[in-house]
Amino acid sequence: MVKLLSAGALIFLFSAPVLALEYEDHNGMLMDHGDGHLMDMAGGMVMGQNTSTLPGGCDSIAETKEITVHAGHKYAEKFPGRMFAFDTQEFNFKPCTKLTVHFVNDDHIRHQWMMHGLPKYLYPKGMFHLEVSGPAKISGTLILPPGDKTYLVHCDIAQHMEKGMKAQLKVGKGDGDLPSIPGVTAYVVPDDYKGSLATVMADVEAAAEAAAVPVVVPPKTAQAAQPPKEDSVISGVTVIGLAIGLLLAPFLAKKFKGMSASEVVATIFELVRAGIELVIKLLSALIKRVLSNKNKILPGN
Ligand SMILES: [Cu+2]
Repeated sequence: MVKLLSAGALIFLFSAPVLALEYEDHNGMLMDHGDGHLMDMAGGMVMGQNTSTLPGGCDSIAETKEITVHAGHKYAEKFPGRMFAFDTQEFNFKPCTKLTVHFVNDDHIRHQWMMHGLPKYLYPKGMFHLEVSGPAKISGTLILPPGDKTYLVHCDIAQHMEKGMKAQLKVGKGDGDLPSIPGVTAYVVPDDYKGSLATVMADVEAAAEAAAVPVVVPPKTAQAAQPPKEDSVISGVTVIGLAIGLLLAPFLAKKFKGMSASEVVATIFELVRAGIELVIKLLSALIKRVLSNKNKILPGN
């Protein structure tokens, strides 16, 4: 088995350089759905496409620009603690630029290049948005508004922005910087690398020891310390049993009214079965809880 696995690994290693990443090009497959919304059956999407309508305040197109932006895990490697990134974190264009973005997704998952804050009379929901499952390419065009403004560009797939896929696009001089742009501005929530794995584990062990104080009793004294055997006829368990019986009696009497003996026995079995099921359910829920809590132990400091 090990031999088989290592042979497989070798074949994979040697074939890796031959298997260059193949990008699916979505630009020939897109269908125009109107209002600048283009989609294809393979999951490519362009929203807010605008190739000809000048935004209010633009007398003409100032410049025509084309950029290629890559998105992927590998671009986050230079940013400690980040998981995804674009290959460029900051863009700058003149107001009223006609901008074509060629978006290349290098990962085998879905990414977006989504720009926010655009005028809503021209861009639905104020967005220009390219999206594709990679590895793939997709392109779209928009005309940037006039004025100095900083626009947020990000991937809106859950947690991708928080994990680093965030950039800013300044039109003109922009109007400030956005926070948590990898390599550009400070993180709103800075990463904390103070604790090494060794110190974290030591803290966890100390906490676990404090929580479970073991009571070690030598075997001889243990026997001596044991309470004398319950020899009273009415033990505590008997009292509890009687109490439950008394409480249940009226309920059972009602239930069994008008039943034959066999029906009564069947009903009792049914009740016992339901009781056992309930206990098993409660126990499994408890076990699940305990197991899931185990993974949530965090360093105390
Ligand atoms: Cu993404």
